[in-house]
Amino acid sequence: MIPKSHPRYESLMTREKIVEGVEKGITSIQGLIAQGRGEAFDYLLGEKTSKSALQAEKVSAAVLLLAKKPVISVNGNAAVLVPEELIRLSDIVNAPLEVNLFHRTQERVNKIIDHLRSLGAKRMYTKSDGLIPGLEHERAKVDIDGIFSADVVLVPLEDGDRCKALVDMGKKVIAIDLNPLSRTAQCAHVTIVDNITRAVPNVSRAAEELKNSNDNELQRLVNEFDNKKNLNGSIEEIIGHLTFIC
Ligand code: PTJ
Repeated sequence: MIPKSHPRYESLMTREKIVEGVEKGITSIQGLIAQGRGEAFDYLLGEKTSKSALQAEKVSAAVLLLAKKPVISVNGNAAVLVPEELIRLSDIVNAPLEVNLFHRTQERVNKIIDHLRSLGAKRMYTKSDGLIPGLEHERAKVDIDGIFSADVVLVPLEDGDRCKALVDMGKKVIAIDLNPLSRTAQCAHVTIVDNITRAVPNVSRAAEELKNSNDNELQRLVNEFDNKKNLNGSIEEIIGHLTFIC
């Protein structure tokens, strides 16, 4: 039991969720390594949402609201860290969820679907009748009516190869990744360099604020956004934070 008074309570509780996810067969064992990598970058960011991340979160909300067929991809880490928050975002921006795994087993896919449904997820794509071109079989499987035909895909904690394959399919890709240097971060159209635990509620908040804006206003936000510049901003914020604490 971790006491609430522990200075690293939030971070340790997040770690516990991932461990529980592995024990329940929802999160992959590799998810533990991904979590460790994420923690290290979050530490460098001061474990808070940076200005650049907040801007990327706002633009992501605009992209999702403008989309004709948005889909939120859910993997084994996202499913245990922010299931309710993903369901809420899905409802706000009208983007169904689709379980899409890198280390794919049908058993784990089914467990995650059941887990999300038990928490109230209604609109989900659950078939695996499509393949993302250019990837090996198992990790390429998607729903033809879901990710395969989506115009916008939100991918939290995505692998670089798959992110590129989705971009190559002509989709607009929003990534959540604490590592601004990762291939995923570099190849997505909008990269949110923030912890998924903060990023998803922030995108939902922004979507609620922007919901009554007209398409021109939303499009202006998107057009003014430059992902490379925003990533550089995240890196500068990390450097600034390190300079501040050293
Ligand atoms: O459940 P599966 O089979 O789909 O597997 C999911 C993981 C995440 C294990 C898989 O996609 C994977 O191996 O991912 P990578 O290549 O390790 O990349 C994960 C990225 O997410 C890294 O750049 C991490 O820094 C970042 N990351 C980890 N935890 C978080 C995070 N980003 C945001 N929030 C986090 N909590």
